[in-house]
Amino acid sequence: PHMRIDVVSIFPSYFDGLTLSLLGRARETGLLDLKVHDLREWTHDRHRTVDDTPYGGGAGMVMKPEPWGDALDQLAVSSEGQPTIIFPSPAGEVFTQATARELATREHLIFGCGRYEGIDERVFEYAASLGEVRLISLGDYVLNGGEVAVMAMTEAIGRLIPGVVGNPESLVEESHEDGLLEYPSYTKPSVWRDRAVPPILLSGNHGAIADWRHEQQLKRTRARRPDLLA
Ligand code: 6GU
Repeated sequence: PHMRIDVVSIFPSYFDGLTLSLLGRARETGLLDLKVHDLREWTHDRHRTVDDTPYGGGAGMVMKPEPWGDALDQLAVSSEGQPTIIFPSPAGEVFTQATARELATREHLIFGCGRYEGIDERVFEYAASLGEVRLISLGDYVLNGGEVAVMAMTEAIGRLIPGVVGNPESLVEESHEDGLLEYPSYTKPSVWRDRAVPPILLSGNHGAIADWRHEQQLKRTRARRPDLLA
């Protein structure tokens, strides 16, 4: 089980954090081949230009198609099969745990991080000739660019690669894996600042504990995320 991920961005240092913790170890042990590329490596002019004014007018700048075309060509030809090409976009489908599970089964992901007002639309059409193209949003709010979204997606996907999370049982008991929010957790001391741990958790009755935790999941989900139950 080994996954290849290429990220293309004009701010590669955003991704320095992916050398840390679980994903950092997965890269060191070879479970995850994650490379971050500077889009400007595929420019040819003195100013390494990646953007230009929009046809038809309007505010802001649009990312030029040529560097993206060359970047995608180079990364896709070195692919063993067809890559899945993901463009983070607030105009895309919403990323969920189901999306993470689906993408964790792919052999090669390419993330193209847009900035400014977006990428020339022809890039998405062209990318579809190289692999499956997905436009994916983190949710209904606006970020300045795709970098932070790709950090989040890479972590959600990467931790599902077999072997990346040491104890795979910890994956199934999490929020969203069973469609419900996670139950509350407690550790020692059993009383802290006059607050006691729910006595059931100290009872040793594993059936009763499992039932209580499931009740807590339902109660929390009803209160905080009724949309998940509907
Ligand atoms: Cl994927 N990109 C940007 N720029 N903003 C977002 C987003 C993505 N998801 C939510 N907001």
